[in-house]
Amino acid sequence: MKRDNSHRMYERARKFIPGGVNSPVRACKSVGTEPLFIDRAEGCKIYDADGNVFIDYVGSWGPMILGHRNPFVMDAVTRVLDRGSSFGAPTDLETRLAELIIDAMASIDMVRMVNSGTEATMSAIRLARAVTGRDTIIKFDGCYHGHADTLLVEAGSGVATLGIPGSPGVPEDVVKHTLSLPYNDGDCFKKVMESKGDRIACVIVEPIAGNMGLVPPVDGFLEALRELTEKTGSILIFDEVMTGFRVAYGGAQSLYGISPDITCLAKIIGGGLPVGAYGGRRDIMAHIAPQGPVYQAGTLSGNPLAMAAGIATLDQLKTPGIYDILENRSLRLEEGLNNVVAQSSVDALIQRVGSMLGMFFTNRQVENFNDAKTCNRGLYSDFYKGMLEEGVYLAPSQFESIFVSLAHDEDDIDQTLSAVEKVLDGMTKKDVF
Ligand code: KE4
Repeated sequence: MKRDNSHRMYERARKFIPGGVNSPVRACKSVGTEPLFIDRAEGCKIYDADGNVFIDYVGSWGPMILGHRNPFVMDAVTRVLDRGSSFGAPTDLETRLAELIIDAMASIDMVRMVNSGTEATMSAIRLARAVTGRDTIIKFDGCYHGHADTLLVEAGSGVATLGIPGSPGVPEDVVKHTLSLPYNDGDCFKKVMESKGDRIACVIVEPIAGNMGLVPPVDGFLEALRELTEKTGSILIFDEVMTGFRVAYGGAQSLYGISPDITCLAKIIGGGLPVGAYGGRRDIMAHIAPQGPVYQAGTLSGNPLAMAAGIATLDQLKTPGIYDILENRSLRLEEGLNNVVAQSSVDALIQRVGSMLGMFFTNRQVENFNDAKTCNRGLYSDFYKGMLEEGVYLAPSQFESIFVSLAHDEDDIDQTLSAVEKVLDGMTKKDVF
């Protein structure tokens, strides 16, 4: 595969940008290769600087559920752009996106727009601490909630990929208020809440974990979080940055019937432009400035272009039957992957919720971060590079998810499965363990 232009661009980028990228996981360090520089994208395809074309399952890490350059989204952004790009003053677009989010998620009465998932979770934590007057927070190993100091503890995604469970520069004083517990371990959670529950400001969780690979909640886990936060006066925060409008129009909370106190969103609600949001019960959100005393602000929060992209995206996702199409396409991929794996000599496990899938090179169920860390990352690296050669663009890390979009048609799925079969044939069981 020709990579001259990407290589040249990467060499130049590294002179001016740390690691040559603006987000660590894009550097492809964990799969031992250089990043491809992208020229353009259309539908489910992405085209790099050397003219190579790939079926894209990263989808900008989740936002591109409609596929790239969706005509309605492009048109909506262009129309707003004709009137300006940023005013630093309220626009009706912000209220329209807020209404769409509130209509979609019954747990949300009010919502505040920010510019990233990190800002959303960081602000939600501050709000929970202010409302409860408590400092200690609980997160779960392998869950990633962005790079705010207080959350960079046993995080997943790029932090796990780079093997930096914390990070230099995060003071011990900050993270001493952060407890990280095993994901999907209701008993451990109950023990901690019995002893410390009255000091816990909030519990933040990815209701479906997508940053240690795709790990669904086991029966009773989310229910335990809801019951014990309720009982101890702690705030339950669902980080639906990845799952919001992804696994269902109402997010994971609608799928599992659990109503959190605060929900964090980003990715899909921005339709590919920078947006984050946090929202919840009116009595909680009323604490946020300027209505209340909890300060949070942002120059480009509610940016008109980003709002337009988000509105256009959610308007389409409201179309009846659209999640059935996503489900059918994703099921086709899951079943096809299982068939190909079963016929290969490589041990691999597929896990899926809706259009989010995980492929783990292991022969055991993956229910938590320790399970995920036992996967054979060398094999994943070989698989990633092999799939790239076959024209399929996966996340450059075992600790990420595969995203199916509405632009992936059955031919794309079948082409992907043929590529998987060919690549797995080149990998042998003896390499796995
Ligand atoms: P951002 O600050 O990157 O917009 O969102 C942080 C975040 C928060 N919560 C969840 C559940 C997330 O998945 C993320 C970000 N996801 C990663 C991909 N796993 C972003 C990719 C990257 O870091 O470049």
